[in-house]
Amino acid sequence: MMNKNALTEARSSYQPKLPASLCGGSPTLTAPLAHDGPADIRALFPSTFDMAPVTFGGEGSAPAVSAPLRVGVILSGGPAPGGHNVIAGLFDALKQIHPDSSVFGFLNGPDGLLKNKGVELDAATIDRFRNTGGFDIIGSGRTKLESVEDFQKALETASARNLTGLVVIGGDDSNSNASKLAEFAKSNGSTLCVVGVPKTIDGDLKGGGIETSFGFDTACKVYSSLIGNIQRDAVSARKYWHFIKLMGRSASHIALECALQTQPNITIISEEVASRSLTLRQIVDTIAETVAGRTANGEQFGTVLIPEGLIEFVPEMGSLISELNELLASHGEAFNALSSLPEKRDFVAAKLSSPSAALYRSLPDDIANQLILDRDPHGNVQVARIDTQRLLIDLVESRLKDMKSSGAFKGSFSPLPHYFGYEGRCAAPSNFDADYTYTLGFTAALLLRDRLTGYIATAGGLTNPAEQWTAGGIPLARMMNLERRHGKMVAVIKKALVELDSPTFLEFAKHRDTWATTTSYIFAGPIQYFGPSEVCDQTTCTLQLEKGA
Ligand code: FBP
Repeated sequence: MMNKNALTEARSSYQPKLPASLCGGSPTLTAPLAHDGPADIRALFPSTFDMAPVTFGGEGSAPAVSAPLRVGVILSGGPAPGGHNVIAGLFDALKQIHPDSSVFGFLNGPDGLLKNKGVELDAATIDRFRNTGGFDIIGSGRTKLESVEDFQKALETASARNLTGLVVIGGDDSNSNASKLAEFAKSNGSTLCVVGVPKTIDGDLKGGGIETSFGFDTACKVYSSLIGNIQRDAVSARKYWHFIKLMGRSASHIALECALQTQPNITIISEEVASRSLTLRQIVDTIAETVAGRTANGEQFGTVLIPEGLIEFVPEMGSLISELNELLASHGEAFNALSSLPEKRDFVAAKLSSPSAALYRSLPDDIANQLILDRDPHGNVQVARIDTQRLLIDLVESRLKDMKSSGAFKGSFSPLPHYFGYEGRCAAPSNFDADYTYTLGFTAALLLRDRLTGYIATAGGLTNPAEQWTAGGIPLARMMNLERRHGKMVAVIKKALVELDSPTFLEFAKHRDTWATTTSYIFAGPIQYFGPSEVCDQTTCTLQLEKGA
């Protein structure tokens, strides 16, 4: 039996649109080099800092390339829709540059590069994966390339494979490390060129010339479609409150975009919680009051969107988590020797500061357990695993009970928890993401052709039709800032959080009170791949508001 249905089959022949500046003509470099910027970062990147953004599509002719390019590619971190099209765009451009060029895919992320495990990607393989979701063409992984030994191993593999270039498709951390590898290679006399591509559904790799990371568009459309279906159910059954946690490890871009696409009753934005120093109690009170108000209006149903990273942004919870991280690290042995969960909970509560202990003891047992049991390989609490949607349900339920006894709430409350995350990460890319990723892959090939190492591929003007986009690259070192990580100052790309003065947040803030009291749901419907452009090629509300489109 064939493992493609009619849609997948039809979709695989979709030809992603490329900016006119990359088609046919003779792409050239247009931007000059620059010599400015912060001295501390510049000192860390002496070989790759003094470079300026480049744009392809000038008047001149493309440089002649006499030898084939041999390019390695890595998919790094969580999957995001469109990764396969980055590789397809890279492959097609490299073949145009020189028909004997080749693409070598390292298996399972950076680990494949370190262990020299990979496969040559031929045309038939690439064709099978065009316009599909997922990263399964070569797999992905979260191994970090960050130490000098890692960089040395990476260069050994590149030299053993005779690579001229390496493309790292990843988020902020992977691109920070791609920048360091580029610097290491150049300053150690290696000719390997390293180019990054901005990936992550979280939407937090943007700014300074990157308009959005790929995958954000599709993931938000998938989640909005599901939220719309739930809202249709809510308005039909009229008896459930849906608490929906949405992926996005840290920033709330996904929750904010989905709010604009679906107009739910309540959306929590973590960055606002942190900025206003809201307590868990205040968040819970707001939800409970909205529930009571809607119930009084005869609407005993609703939707609440909760960003996955919320917990860490609630100041008191943030303090509790860091105290727990320290405590479990320093008393690990004694903690592990305890056999029952109540004993473990009592053990940590006795060692926490009194505000953190009070907060910890007030949490439902299953959440208190998650906080001490689910830890990552570094021993830190796995915040993404915490069932925030259940925590809020428990706390709102108990608040409504109190309100009921004082007569402030009359009615019943039937909550249902949901978590949308993995449902959206590997969806087939929207038209936008299919075009954007193909363009990014194509552009990465041109950066490598022009031996521009330490750049991240970019496309601009993204609210315009794809044919009008610009394409080029930004020096990765120029995106760095210094942050304290594990007690040391390190150069990393800053995560772009939701800004409370951004047009996107302001648009949401303008409407949220109305959405809370009325039922103004938008039922987003499924992603449209075929049909009129005004339906199928819409970009996110975030991009449109940010670009004033
Ligand atoms: P990236 O930052 O690597 O793109 O991953 C994003 C993400 O999907 C987050 O939204 C989520 O918190 C995390 O990955 C889940 O991690 P894992 O893939 O390890 O389950």
